[in-house]
Amino acid sequence: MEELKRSAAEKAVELIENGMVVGLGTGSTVSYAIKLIGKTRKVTGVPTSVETEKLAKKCGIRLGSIEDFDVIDIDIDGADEIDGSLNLSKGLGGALYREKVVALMSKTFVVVADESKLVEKLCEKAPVSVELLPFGYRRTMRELESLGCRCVLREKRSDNGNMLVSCYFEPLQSIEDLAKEIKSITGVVEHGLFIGMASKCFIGGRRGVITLER
Ligand code: A5P
Repeated sequence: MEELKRSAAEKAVELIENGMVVGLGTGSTVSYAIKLIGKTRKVTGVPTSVETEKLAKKCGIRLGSIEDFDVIDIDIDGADEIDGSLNLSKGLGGALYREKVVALMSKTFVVVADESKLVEKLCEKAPVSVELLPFGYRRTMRELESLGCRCVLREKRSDNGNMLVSCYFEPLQSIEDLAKEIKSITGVVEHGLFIGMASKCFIGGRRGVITLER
């Protein structure tokens, strides 16, 4: 499994040129890309979590603050689930808000994953991760449950100091509508559904790396 993650990450790093501003995602797959960027490229990284910031510093990558840039050249990140239209579920690592902001600012958003992350429909294997403001979070959880999921509070807070929940939905609904409904609930900061955002996915499989493109 680690080899599959590493092979996908290596493909993504091929797209990175010296001098670029690069979004650095969070998770075990993208960590292979971060280590390789540190060894082979001179770029400015914009980390999506405290964990990634620490790793990038250790790898010798120069870091910039997100407030320094209007646009990021390329963002590389992992995913919890990927469907055939390159829609993603993200956030099991709790970094979904910063990951989404960095992805939205990027000209190219590249996803790296192993083949176990491919699904026919989102919500098949992973819950939808949602970040909530602490004030009134129990009410927000009830609102989420009224959309038809089981909502479980996680122990760990986000790097922004907010609550994180896992929402277990059935994979049958329209994912675009679900994303809009979740976002419209007062108290929701952001959700981990990344719809129509990825430009390219490198999927590490036993027979090599598959590229999915929009
Ligand atoms: C972090 O919050 C997540 O969005 C990760 O990008 C996602 O969970 C993938 O992580 P792995 O590469 O460790 O599976």
